[in-house]
Amino acid sequence: MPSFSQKTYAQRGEEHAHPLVKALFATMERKQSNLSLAADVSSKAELLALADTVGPYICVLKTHIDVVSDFDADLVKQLQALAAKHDFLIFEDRKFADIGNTVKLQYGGGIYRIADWAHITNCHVIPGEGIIQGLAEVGMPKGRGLLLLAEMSSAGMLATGAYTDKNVEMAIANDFVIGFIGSRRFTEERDLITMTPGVGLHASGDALGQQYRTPKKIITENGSDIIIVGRGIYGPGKDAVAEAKRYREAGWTAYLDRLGHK
Ligand code: 6AU
Repeated sequence: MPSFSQKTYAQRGEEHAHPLVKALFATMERKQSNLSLAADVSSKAELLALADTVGPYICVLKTHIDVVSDFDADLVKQLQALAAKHDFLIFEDRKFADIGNTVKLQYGGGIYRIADWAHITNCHVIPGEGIIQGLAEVGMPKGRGLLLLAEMSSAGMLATGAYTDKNVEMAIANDFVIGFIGSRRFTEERDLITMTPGVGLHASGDALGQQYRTPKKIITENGSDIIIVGRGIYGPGKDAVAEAKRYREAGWTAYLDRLGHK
């Protein structure tokens, strides 16, 4: 049996049981993109402008909806329209971390009603498996998917060793989990995707502990599936479209190299 990292995204999509993952792999193949944009901007206008201009080059738009100072229901409507127009999925990077009952309320309700529009969200498993069960009660009926934060990209992060292994165990055991945030492929037991933040072609880090590695390291060598890039695309003085094209190309080339299509 070849490792999942040796298979094409198309093949993995065909073989996958989860409709959301099937859709994700199909989008990646159609757009030849394993790039996710981390759109960490603080206004509705900036977020919509980024999603519209960079949308054609990405498979997933990652949001931190709670940093948008003028959030309203219309923002969500427009993001959904852009997701349909440009063929990408939406990932709200909420990093839930409370007991099952509380995260159910946070995921399904409040101002943001995340489960209504985000195809993907993520959580820490520090509270134990109940957090996955709570989120699943809300997200499963809506066809959503969950990523576990098996590792983080920042200096001195504590998600290592036995904690990371527990994430992998819980992911394998829970159908609502579609993969991980982390730096590598974690298991061959089932096809769980890895999305990797802390990716940069130029910078090595920021002043607050972020650490960057290249698409080649993450995709070709480590067997991760999707690169998440934020400031490398829209940072000060950058042409976001030109950078998005560059990262899309770098991510896709790294994937083809992994498959041996040199
Ligand atoms: O490329 P950057 O450094 O501008 O942005 C990286 C993005 C940010 C972080 O909140 C997020 O990736 N992130 C995450 C995620 C995606 O969960 C985990 C992590 O360990 N490191 C990290 O940077 O939006």
